[in-house]
Amino acid sequence: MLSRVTHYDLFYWPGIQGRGEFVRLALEEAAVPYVDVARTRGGMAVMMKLLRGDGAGLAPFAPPFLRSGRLVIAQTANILAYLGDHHALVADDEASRAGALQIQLTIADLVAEAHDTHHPIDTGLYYEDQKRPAAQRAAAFVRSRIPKYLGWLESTLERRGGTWLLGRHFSYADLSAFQVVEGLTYAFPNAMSRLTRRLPRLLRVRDRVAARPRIAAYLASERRLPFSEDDVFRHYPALDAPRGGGVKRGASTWSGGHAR
Ligand SMILES: N[C@@H](CCC(=O)N[C@@H](CS)C(=O)NCC(=O)O)C(=O)O
Repeated sequence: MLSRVTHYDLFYWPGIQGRGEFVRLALEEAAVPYVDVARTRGGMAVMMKLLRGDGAGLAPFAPPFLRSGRLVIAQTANILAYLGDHHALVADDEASRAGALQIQLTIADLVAEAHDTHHPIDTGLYYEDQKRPAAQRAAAFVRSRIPKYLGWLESTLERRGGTWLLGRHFSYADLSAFQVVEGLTYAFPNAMSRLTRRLPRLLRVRDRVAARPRIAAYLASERRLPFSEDDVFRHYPALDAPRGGGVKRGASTWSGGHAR
């Protein structure tokens, strides 16, 4: 159902891309005006008020969330499914809509695991307070989880035989694939460079998304903040060994096996 909505308020922590970036990319691609409220003067207070449950309807558990009139929608994948339906960011058939959401939820799982590499024990502590478990967690993430998740996206592209994750039709899932590949490349450049040859289709999607005119304009704008070590994708050299942390042939979970 296409929307008559002409404006959204996006709520997300200021100063970082975070999970809000998945929503920003969709809003930018849809070319629908939005305000990144917490980046505006007084905006944080408005966001905190909604988080406390002072708005109409359900209080969000955490940012990002989106407001359209009186409607407040939280959970990144849920927001994207909503924007997909209302702004033609997914084909209008049941299989495409369910497929895009399935991919988005899988990417959300991957983002959560990426976060846990630098915060494996306690999100309330600094990375510096949990460096040793972080190194152990990151080694497993690099060895088996990145290859399994990105391998799944690659084989999805291969099976659909098309330009995009859902085949011929572009969707918000492609935007999110772009973002997760960019984030992982920032955080784990060594690990990602070892995988490059195994992800030709996914990297082409990354490049195609970056070249879409509205996305290219967004990426060149001041609205696109740089990655940083306050964000969900963080580059700590200790978590991204130059060699030895790659996927062992024959012991990989690459082709859909389960991680131990
Ligand atoms: N599953 C949620 C996760 C939301 C989330 O973890 N947001 C982070 C920032 S990226 C946050 O503010 N978390 C606060 C908390 O978990 O207490 C989503 O995908 O939107």
